[in-house]
Amino acid sequence: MSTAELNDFLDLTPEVAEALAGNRPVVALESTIISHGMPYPQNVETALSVERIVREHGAVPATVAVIGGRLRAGLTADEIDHLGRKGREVIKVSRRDLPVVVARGLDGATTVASTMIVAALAGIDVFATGGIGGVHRGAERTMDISADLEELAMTPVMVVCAGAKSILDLGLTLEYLETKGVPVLGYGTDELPAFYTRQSGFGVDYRVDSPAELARILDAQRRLGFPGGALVANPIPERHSMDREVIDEAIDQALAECDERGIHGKETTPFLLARIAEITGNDSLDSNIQLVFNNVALGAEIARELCALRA
Ligand code: PSU
Ligand code: MN
Repeated sequence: MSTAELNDFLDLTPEVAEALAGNRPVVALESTIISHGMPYPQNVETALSVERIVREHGAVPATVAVIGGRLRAGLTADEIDHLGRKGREVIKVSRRDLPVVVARGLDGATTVASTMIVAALAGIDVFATGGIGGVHRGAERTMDISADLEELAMTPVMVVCAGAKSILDLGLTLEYLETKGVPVLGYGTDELPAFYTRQSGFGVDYRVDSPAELARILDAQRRLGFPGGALVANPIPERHSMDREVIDEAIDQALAECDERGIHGKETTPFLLARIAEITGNDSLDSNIQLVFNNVALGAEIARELCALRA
């Protein structure tokens, strides 16, 4: 019911629509990472490279955003450039923002949560990005828990990420996902990666060593009739990983400034991301870009395996 109505607001590019209709692999990509996650022009360069890498791995990229109030799966290079140039002027759109942005005919950059919504509406099973939102440190006081976690609980999309940044409470994030019935799958690892580093000290639910098995898990979840998604945690390649102490120090400093300045709500994550990038300079940005490349390549492989399974 609500799906059909929301679909009235959805536009797929012909390439994405044809791939989906022909059981060919498609990978959804988010746009908050473009407008709020990285500085210009690296954000645009990264988004375009990401699309190329998805293609090189045999899948069609579907970058998701809201453009002029339309939910879009698949953007033009000009639209990606626009979202990157405008940066934080573009509204960061999570689930609760979607109806307003659609009704007002505005542009919006979609978070993990809203990208999952659009992917599911479009019939895209796999979505790859950098990091997800989660339970923030101090959430017992602020109640700051990302809507991304609720979306993983209810929307049937497999999300490939590099774990979560330790701006979050990783232990509480895992507890929350367990409660919500979201499988956390470590790709080639028993440990939840911490975005910039391969290890966090927290275990994942299952280690999975092949894209084919990830596709079988996704397929089983669908055929069981479960409503939610799954999280694949793909560690940053060793050669691009950062020194734990350097990054932890930057994160602590950014968190302290966030607290001092009384930043809250949807501004918290973009503020922390921007400050960490400023404090650590190009090192963290390079790592961030490389881990996204690594994740979208895996996403394309999972999408291909899923299509093979369904052929
Ligand atoms: N974490 C990152 N990079 C990001 C984000 C989170 O390392 O770009 C973005 C994603 O779009 C994610 C959103 O869905 O921030 C979460 O925001 P919030 O914590 O306000 O839910
Ligand atoms: Mn929040």
